[in-house]
Amino acid sequence: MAGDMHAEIQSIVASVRRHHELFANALPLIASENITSNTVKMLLASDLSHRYAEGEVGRRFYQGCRYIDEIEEKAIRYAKELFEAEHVNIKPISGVNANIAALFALTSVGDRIMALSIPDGGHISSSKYSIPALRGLKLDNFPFDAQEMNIDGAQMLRAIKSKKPSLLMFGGSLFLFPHPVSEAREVADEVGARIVYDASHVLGLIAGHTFQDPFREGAEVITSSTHKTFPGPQGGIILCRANLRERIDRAVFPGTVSNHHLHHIAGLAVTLAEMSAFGEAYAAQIITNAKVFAQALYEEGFEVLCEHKGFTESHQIAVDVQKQGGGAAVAQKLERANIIINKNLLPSDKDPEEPSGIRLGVQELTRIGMKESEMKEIAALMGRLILKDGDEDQAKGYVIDLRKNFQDVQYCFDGTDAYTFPEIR
Ligand code: DSN
Repeated sequence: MAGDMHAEIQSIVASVRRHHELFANALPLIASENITSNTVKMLLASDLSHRYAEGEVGRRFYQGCRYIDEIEEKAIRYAKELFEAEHVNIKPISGVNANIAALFALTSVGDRIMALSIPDGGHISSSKYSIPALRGLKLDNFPFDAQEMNIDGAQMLRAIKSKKPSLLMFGGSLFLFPHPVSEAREVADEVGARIVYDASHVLGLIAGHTFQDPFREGAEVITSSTHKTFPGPQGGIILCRANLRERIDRAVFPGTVSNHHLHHIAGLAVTLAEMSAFGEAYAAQIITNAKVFAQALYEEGFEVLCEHKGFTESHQIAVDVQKQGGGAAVAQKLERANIIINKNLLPSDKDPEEPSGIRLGVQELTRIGMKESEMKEIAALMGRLILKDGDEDQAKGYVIDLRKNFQDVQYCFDGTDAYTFPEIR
């Protein structure tokens, strides 16, 4: 029996090794992922992952926290500085956890909120299937302009005035252009609505000052995950104005988190330091790469959305691939060539099982050092494969070859061989 179980364990480890090999030889283009530096990976495997530290820095419910206090104090301080935030809570263990805490802190049962629908790019956590249902909220969707791939500002103002929501939730999962936060502020004040901004996808761009600045535009709370354009360990964070500190903190602990994940806190502190040093250069290259990639895909013949406005202002590109068989078929074909992307609903889609689009994110390829010329090469490769029905094995060989020179993480202090399986003996 013990022998069988040992073999099972070996096979789990072997699967993880194969996963590492796949990602060392692939083009990861999922817009919600990234890769951490080696220091962060080391800290994620540290003893911190075994410990409890409920409570606050210097006021814990457990002994043994003296070094955890040092780490957490730094993470909080770095986050406040980087985002110029009045208050920071780094305990949420995911972006959804951050959204749950924020919505429970700022709404009461029966309140009305406004958020993006899923086909328009909204995240599932602010859809009718998720937190609004758990909290008993009435949900209206922002009016959306599919041509502009953004919230329709004028219609939004009318909708806020007539629906009188108590909270506006900006941000989303398909997020090409800055949302009209400043436009909403005055009318939000008139109807008494709070503004929350889910920055999960664009947190690294905000840190690097290449996207919008939600606090300066009128948001009172920013919720986020910490592992998309912000290249930290998987986790969550809430930034807020000082007057909301107590409500947010209580909704996080003890509201929705008992022990926060201390290995994540150490990794987050390191990533915040990396982004202080390299964030502006990293975010600028992400935007350049996204625009060049989108233009090159468009020139290949892909129906890239929003050509009339430069395709994108974020790390993301949206492509309508209905004519090529739809998002699922295209994503699967690309995967067979080691190009990892996801199918994505577009605003006109009705069937969640049959998305007509794909979403591409360049933040991880940028993090491993790819620049404009690689973006053009990848667009040409995708054109051969998808538009000219090219050979999948040949394309895979090309991807493996291209990746040979891009195995290190950039924009950090130590990123050598970042996709190698980490041995601990
Ligand atoms: N659903 C994820 C995304 O890919 O955008 C975020 O949670």
